[in-house]
Amino acid sequence: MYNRHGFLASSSSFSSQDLKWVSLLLDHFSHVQDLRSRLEELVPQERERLKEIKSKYGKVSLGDTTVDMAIGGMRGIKGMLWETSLLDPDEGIRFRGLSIPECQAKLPGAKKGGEPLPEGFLWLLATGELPNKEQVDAVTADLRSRSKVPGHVFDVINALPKTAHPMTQFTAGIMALQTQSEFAKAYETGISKTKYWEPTYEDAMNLIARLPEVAAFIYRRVHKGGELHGADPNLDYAANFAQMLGFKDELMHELMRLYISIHSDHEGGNVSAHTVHLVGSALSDPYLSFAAGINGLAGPLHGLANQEVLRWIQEVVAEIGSDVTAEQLSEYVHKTLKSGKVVPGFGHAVLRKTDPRYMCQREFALKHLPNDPLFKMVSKLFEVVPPILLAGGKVKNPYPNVDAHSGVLLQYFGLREQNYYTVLFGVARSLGVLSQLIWDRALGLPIERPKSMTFEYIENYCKSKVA
Ligand code: AMX
Repeated sequence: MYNRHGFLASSSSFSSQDLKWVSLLLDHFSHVQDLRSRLEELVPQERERLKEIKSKYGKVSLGDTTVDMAIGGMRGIKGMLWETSLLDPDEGIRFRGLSIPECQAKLPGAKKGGEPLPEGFLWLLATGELPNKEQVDAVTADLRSRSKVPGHVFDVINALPKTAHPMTQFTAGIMALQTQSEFAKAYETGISKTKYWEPTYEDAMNLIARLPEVAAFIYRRVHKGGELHGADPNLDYAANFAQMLGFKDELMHELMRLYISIHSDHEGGNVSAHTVHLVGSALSDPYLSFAAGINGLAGPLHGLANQEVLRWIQEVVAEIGSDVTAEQLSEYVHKTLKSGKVVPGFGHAVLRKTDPRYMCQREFALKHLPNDPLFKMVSKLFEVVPPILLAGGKVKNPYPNVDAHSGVLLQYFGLREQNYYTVLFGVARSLGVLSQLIWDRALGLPIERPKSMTFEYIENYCKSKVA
């Protein structure tokens, strides 16, 4: 059961008496408003917890690994610790034990509007606790104070042709920010392992704070002739990002809060999250690790799918119109599949039901843009595509994922340049993967090194087993 200190409540290694005691102790600390100070309190507790898990359960098997799993993208292999979120195939994502509707109900929102602030998600992801309004405001102020981007970052981006994909420009910008790494500096001058998490925290927070300006610069450069919109120090993280992109509509600010929050984390096995974790395990600093993850997010089977979805929907509209019957749409879907392409925005490696991130975007659309023709098209696809994919017999999850909906919302508010969408996803993803990276270093997780095999090894091993 989740409580305000869900990471403790979910631990079976604590007796109820222990829990009561630790909960009381934590309540004593609840006045702490600064995220770093709160983490300082939590790090020793979580280190103890890891020690206990290793000594009590270190030799417990988590299941078999089959040849299918090894050559099938490691599906289902339980091989990584990831604290910030957990994905249930049927229920979808839970951030530190909380579902998306629970987060929407419990995390503080903006003055106007009901969506939770991403800063609250950041506190939740990093600490496992629900923040109060003061703590969320403190994160907003902290991020604002860290947000200055050094000039050479823009020079690096400007050295690329404007036609370079926005994700290429984004990665280049993140790599240019790496000159600021506190972790790299501390490692070079010599730092104890027990303190790795501290410069990691500083890098993570600086990076999260600076990504919106880098991302907005790329958008304005590529799509708006380079005319920039300055930051507004009175706005929260997401609204200010929207403002720098050039959007003043408060409803767009609200959408950006929702967008960043729901894209922030999706447990550890997805390509971008796993890459950040893997590269970080070599003690590459958070900038290097995050840039690597962003390159993974740029793949069409992962984050780039949100760009592909809108492009595909626009092709549908251009070819058969927006006022179409289910039969016409079904014919088009079959045509896409026959040409050997995937239907973007549908399917998932882990989920087996409709993605709750899709559903909450659908609810947003039903509330704010129910008559938008592209939203109607997305709704029709929701009905038409799953039975077709199911009938094909090989797709494990025929239902829509997060990317099936995001583009349609963004285009409604005027952000129509699809090739930019994955950059937004990248900004959002920083909250989860960098929170986890802080814990990777705080817990002293080792360098990753799973075992690989050759065909010959697999054949010989299997022959010896069945002989
Ligand atoms: N359209 C057509 N075929 C699909 C499909 C789709 N939407 N989803 C899966 N398939 C196919 C696979 O390509 C695979 O075919 P193959 O056996 O010929 O290689 C087969 O069905 C079995 O795949 P699976 O086990 O169901 O999925 P997976 O774990 O291998 O892949 C995913 C998952 C998301 C890559 C896949 O569903 C897909 O390509 N979807 C479309 C792209 C997309 O929306 N990606 C975004 C995912 C969310 C995210 O990361 N942002």
